[in-house]
Amino acid sequence: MHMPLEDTLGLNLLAANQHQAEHNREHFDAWRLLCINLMSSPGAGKTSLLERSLAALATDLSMAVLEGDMTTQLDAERLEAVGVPVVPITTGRACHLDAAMVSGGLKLLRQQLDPACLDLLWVENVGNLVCPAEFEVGEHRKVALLSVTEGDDKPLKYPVMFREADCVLITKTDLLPYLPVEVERIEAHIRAVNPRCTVIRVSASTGEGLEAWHSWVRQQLAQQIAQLTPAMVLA
Ligand SMILES: Nc1nc2c(ncn2[C@@H]2O[C@H](COP(=O)(O)OP(=O)(O)OP(=O)(O)O)[C@@H](O)[C@H]2O)c(=O)[nH]1
Ligand SMILES: [Mg+2]
Repeated sequence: MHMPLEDTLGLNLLAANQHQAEHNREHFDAWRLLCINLMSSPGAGKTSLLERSLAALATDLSMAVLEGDMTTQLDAERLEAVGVPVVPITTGRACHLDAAMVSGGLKLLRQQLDPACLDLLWVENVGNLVCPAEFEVGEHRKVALLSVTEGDDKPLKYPVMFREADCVLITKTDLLPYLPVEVERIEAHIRAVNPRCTVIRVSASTGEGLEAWHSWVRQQLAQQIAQLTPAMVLA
């Protein structure tokens, strides 16, 4: 079968990315940490959620953040203020992080600390509802955020990210009383494209749902560590 050149290039690009992502994951496993990739459209609340979650989980977990942004370090500065190590990754024109960029971020992180002392490595992806879902970075879990202000049709219109997600957070639920949107419909549309994911309603403003979200994170960490084999840790 003859494939158009641009399709072949696209496949090669994704295969090279996948290879690097697997390499990143080998490092994560050797360091015995859980890596979570947070993805959403711009402004759905990734950084606001992290501000709350880092502060709450830091009581007993050691964490760092790789912070993807196209041009600024504004989010990295917000998260640094919480007192957690943050490495900004500026992507320039790219609308997503890829595995090579994350590998570069890891090199910088290793200049600050030994990642083997971490329990959790957060990746905040570039705000975009399409591209980040196409590029694995080696993460163990994908979490998609969808704010209630975006409308209930987004899981159906942009299914890839929601289909791939292990957990979908419906964010900004404090705004529901002011919007012509039904949270049940948002949830039904998420379930229509991905029946197996966990769905949690949260508000970074009021704190609603954060306990359930943090329990989910702790559960994933425990599962991830439990399934490591000595060969993976010594790799
Ligand atoms: N009402 C309300 N506003 C929120 C909530 N979470 C975030 N916001 C607001 O939404 C805006 C965007 O939040 P961010 O946390 O910067 O969103 P983000 O997903 O990190 O944005 P990008 O990194 O630019 O994609 C800010 O003005 C926040 O104050 C929430 O739970 N409720
Ligand atoms: Mg952000």
